[in-house]
Amino acid sequence: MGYDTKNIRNVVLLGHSGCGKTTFTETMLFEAGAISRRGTVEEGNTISDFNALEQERSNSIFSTLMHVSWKDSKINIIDTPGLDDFVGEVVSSMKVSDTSVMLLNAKNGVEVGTELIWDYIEQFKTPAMFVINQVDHEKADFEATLEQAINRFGPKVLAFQYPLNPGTGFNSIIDALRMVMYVFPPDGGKPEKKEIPASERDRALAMHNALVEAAAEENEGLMERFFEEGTLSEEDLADGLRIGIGKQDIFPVFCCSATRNMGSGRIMGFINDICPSPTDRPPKKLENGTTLPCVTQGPTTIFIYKTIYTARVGNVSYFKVYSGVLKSGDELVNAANDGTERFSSLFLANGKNRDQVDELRAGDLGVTVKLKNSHTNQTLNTKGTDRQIARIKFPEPRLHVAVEPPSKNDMEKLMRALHLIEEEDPTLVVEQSATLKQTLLHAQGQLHLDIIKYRIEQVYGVSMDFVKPRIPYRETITKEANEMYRHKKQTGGAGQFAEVHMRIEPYFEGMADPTALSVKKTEVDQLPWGGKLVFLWCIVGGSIDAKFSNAIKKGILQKMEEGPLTGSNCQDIRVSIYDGKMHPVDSNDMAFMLAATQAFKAAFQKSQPQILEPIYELDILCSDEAMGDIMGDLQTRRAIIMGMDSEGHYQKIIAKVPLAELYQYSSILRSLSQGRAKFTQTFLEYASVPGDIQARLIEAHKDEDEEE
Ligand SMILES: Nc1nc2c(ncn2[C@@H]2O[C@H](COP(=O)(O)OP(=O)(O)O)[C@@H](O)[C@H]2O)c(=O)[nH]1
Ligand SMILES: [Mg+2]
Repeated sequence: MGYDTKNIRNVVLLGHSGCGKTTFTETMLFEAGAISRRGTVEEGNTISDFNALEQERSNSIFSTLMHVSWKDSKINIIDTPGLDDFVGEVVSSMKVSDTSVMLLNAKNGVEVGTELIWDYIEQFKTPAMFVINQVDHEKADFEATLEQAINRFGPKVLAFQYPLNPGTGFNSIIDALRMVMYVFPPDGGKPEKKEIPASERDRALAMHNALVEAAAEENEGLMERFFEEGTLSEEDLADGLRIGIGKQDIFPVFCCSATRNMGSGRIMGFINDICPSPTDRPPKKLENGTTLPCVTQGPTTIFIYKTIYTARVGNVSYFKVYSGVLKSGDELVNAANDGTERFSSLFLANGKNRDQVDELRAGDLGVTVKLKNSHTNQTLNTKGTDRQIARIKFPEPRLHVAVEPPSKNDMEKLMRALHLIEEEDPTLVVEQSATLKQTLLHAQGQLHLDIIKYRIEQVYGVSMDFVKPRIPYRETITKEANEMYRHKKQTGGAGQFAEVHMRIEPYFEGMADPTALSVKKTEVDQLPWGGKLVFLWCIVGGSIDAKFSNAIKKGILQKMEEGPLTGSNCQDIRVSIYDGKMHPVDSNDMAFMLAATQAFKAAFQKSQPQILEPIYELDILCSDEAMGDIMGDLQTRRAIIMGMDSEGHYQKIIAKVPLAELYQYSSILRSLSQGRAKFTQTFLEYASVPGDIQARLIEAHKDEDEEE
C-alpha cells in the first residue's frame, strides 16, 4: 500500500550554496532512522550528494529526492543545489513540492542565493518556512539573520524559535509555539523538554502571542474565540497556522545546527503537524486552463519533473503522481506524443538507493526507469484521459557559446550527446545555426557549461571545446551605384558569355520606381535571414532574354548570402537589371549567374556599403551597491542607457548594447555584483557599426579568406 495523500509532505530544501541543505538532509535521514550513520559533504559520503562530481566538489549540483517516515507522515525531501547556474534543478523541484524550506546560514544572514530563490517562492506561491542553520558556529548571529530576513521578505516572516545560547556552546532552543525549551545532549539527537527559564519567559511569551495573533487573523471564527478568551486552544492555533502558511501569510522561522544534529526532529514534527499535504494545496493548473485536484479516485495522472540518463540503467525518471494511483505494471499514455509507457517498476528514492514499491498514490513522489520516450515536463495519463499539467517555465539561458568537437569526425557523436543532454536538462538549448555555421549552446552559466562538458565526456565518451560564437552581422548599402560585368570564357570547345548591367540601391518600404528605367517585372524576395531583395527586370529591346532573369537573380542571391565585405548576409537592396548582352551559342544560365554575382559584388563596393550589427535590449536587476560598477562597465561596451528605475529591492537598468559586446556577460555581471544581479537580453534591431569597427571586421575577413 502506498502512503495516503493526506500523510504525504513534499518539501524542497532551498538556500544559498553552503548554508547546509545537504548536511541538514543527512541529519533528517539519520534522525528518522533512514540511515544509521551520518555522512558529511567533506568526506563526500552523504546520501544526497551521491554523484561523483558533487563528491569531488563537495557541493550539490543536482536535485536529489529522498524520503523519511516521521510520526504519521512520509516526508519527501528534495535537496537542491544553491548555485544559480543550477536554478533549473531548483525550479523543477519547487514545482512538485508543497512546502519550501529555505535555509539561512546564521553566520552570513540573507545571501544572494536566498534572494534569487525567494523570487521563485513568490512566483510559485509555495508555502514556505525558514530554518536558520549553523547556530552552533562561533560566528553565528541568529538575531541579525532573523532581522535581515524580516527586512528583506517582510513582516510575514515570524520567529517560532530562537537559540538560547548560539555559538560554539549551543545546545538549547526556546520554542515559542510549544512554549518549551529543548536541551540537547552533547552529540545531538533527541532533546530533553524543559521549562523555559524565567529570564527568557517574557521574550518567549511575546513571541508566542505574536503567533497566536497571526493565527487568529486567518479566520473569523478563530478571531472571535481569540477575543473572547484572549488566546487560542492548541488545536485552533494549529488550524490558524495551517491556513496562514498555506496562504503564504505566515513564514515560520526555526533554528538548528545540522552538523550537531540539534533541532531537525522538531522541524520534521512541525512539517508533519502543520505543513500542507498535497490535498491542502489548490488544485493544479492544466495547460488547457482547467484544474486538477489531488485525489486518489479516478484516472491516474503523473508529471515527470526530472530525468537523468545513467550508463547503467538508462533513463531514470522522477515524477509526481498528481491524481489517482499508479501501480507497478500500469500503462500510461504520454500526453505530449501519445506514446504508451509501461511502468514495470516503481521506486521510492533515497539518493541513489531505490526501494521498489507496488504503488504510489496521488501527491507522492517516485522514480521509475527505462521509459522509452518520455522526458522532463511531460504528463502521462491513464489511457483515455487527456490532461497536461502546466509545464515548468525554466529560466531563459544567459550564457551563449559555440562548441566544436576536438576532431571533425566526432561531430555527429557530439551532436547526439548534446541532444540527449538537452532532453534531460531543459535549461540548456542547443542550436545549429545555419547563418553562423556553428553549433551554439545557450546555458545558465560557465559552471553549467563545465558540468555539461564533464557529463558528455563521462557518459557519452566525446568531448568539446568552447569557442566564441560568431556575430550574425548583416551587410547593406547606403547609396545608389551602377555596374556592368562581362563574363567571357573561351576554352577549347563551347565558350561562355554573359554581360549584365545593374543598378543597386538601398531598399526601403514605399520607394519610387528607379528613374529613367522601365520596369517590366518586379520580384520581392523575403530573405531567410530577414530583410528583402527587390529584383526589377528593366530590359528593353531584348538585350538579355527574359529566360535568364532567374539565373541572374540566383547569382545575386548567392552573393547576398555571403556578402562582399565580411561574408555576412546582405539585406534590403533593390537591384534593377537594365542592360546586357548575350551570345546565341555561348550564353547560358551559368554564365549569367556568374556575371550577375560579379556585377553585384562590384556595385556593392561602390555604394558605400555598411555593416550592421545586432543590438540587444539588456534588462539588468542589481543591488544598490553594484549599480555604479555595472554602469561603468556598460560604458565600455558601447551601451546606450535607456532607463533606470528601482524595482522592489533591486535597481533596474535598461540598456541597448551590441551583441558583440555581450560575450560572457553573465559571468562578467556576476563578478561585478558578487552575484547580486541578474539580466535578460532580447533582440531589438540591427544598427550600423562604427567606421573603425567596420574597417576592422573587413580586415579580419580578408585574413580569414587568405587562411582558407
Ligand atoms: N558549524 C556548522 N557547519 C555546518 C552546519 N551545516 C552545514 N555546515 C557546513 O557547511 C558546509 C556546507 O554544507 P552543505 O550541507 O554542503 O551546504 P549546502 O550547499 O547548502 O548543501 C559544510 O562544510 C558543512 O559541514 C551547521 O549546522 N553548523
Ligand atoms: Mg548541497
